[in-house]
Amino acid sequence: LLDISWYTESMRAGHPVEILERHRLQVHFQNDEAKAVVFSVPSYACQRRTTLDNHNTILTDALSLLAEKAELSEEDGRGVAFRRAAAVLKCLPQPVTNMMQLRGLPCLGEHSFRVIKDILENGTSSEVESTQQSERYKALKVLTGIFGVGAKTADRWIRAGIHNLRQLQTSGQTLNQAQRAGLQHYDDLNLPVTKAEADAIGEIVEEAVVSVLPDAQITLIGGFRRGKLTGHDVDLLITHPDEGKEVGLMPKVVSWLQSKGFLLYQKTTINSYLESEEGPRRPSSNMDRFERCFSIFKLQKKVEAAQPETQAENGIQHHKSGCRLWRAVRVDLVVSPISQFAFALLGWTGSKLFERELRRWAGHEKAMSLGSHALYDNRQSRYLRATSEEEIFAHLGLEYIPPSERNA
Ligand code: DCT
Ligand code: MG
Repeated sequence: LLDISWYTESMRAGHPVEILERHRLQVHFQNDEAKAVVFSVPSYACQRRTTLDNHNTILTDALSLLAEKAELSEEDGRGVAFRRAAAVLKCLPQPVTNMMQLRGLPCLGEHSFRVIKDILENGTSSEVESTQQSERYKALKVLTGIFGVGAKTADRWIRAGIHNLRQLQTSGQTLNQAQRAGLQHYDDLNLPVTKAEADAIGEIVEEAVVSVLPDAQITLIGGFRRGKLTGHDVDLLITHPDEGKEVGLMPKVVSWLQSKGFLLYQKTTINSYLESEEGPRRPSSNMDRFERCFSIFKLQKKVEAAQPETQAENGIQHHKSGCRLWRAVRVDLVVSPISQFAFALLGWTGSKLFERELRRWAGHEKAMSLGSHALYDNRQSRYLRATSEEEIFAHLGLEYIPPSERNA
């Protein structure tokens, strides 16, 4: 800010420098404000294009952490509010530098404003810092990092004095089968899954599916379909062009995978959604009504040709170097009848917030109920058919947003 010629000129004119400097700072500030873009975006995330190119990661990471803290404390309303605020910042075309730029934006509540202001002024948010240091938050993160453990269970354990894995293992708490598998493969399952690993798993599942039902189709969904390079799991959607052919497919696929030693854990649920039996009712928005398999895969790591041969110890393959030759990966398989495929594809591509906002838009703005099985028009009292995601967006009166722009 120091501009010597300006100072000397002021001195010559006889103005007290201090006052002039204050004035100069003010002018600077006003100019900055005038230059700064005031952002404006539509209020539903499903009306916006959100790519992975986030210009405000410092702000969105902070808000996402507070959302996570709220979700782990079962304060879902507060969690959604922080998720919405973060999503608004994710779609801005450039970094926020000034609070005034935010004045026209939707979904930014008083609390989010406070966090953003703190970061813009001090470089960090004191609330985020104290959360990260809090023993309760750290314990919730470690315990819910176990596959099969949710916020409720983690809270119960913390109240019993359990804060880490060692304490859990010696506590005598009974774990269900999923949690035992989760604990056993804890490190692997908390390691990001790469796109290459997702593709490798996709190929294995494709081999399984095609060997039990030749014309079945398989699609990579979830974050990887939105273009993410890593994820916490691999989500795959399976269907068959002839309605009904997909019935009973999952147990056969699971048996095939099991017989080849690909599954470390699996739990299959059957499809309980039948439109004929549901009648004109709000379709379920939850995900557990498809024929679905929650699993943990044993994925062979890619071995360089030049590396030494392997040896087996306790049934686990190791390099001679002692390095394990496989890793555990969470895989979700979903089977959908072709008539529901477009809804399943849209519902399982995410992001979670984008899905939530689609359903909110459908309900509040269009008097429709959207689920991952169907779309129901409450005014016309009928289901609206769709064979593509584009048709569903059109039914909802929304501009089509491709998967790579659903990263809200
Ligand atoms: N989904 C949803 N609501 C939920 C859970 C899931 O709408 N409560 C949908 C959206 C994403 C998809 O299912 C897969 O879920 P995740 O694997 O949890 O999400 P992801 O975006 O694939 O995240 P990650 O990349 O970490 O796997
Ligand atoms: Mg996923």
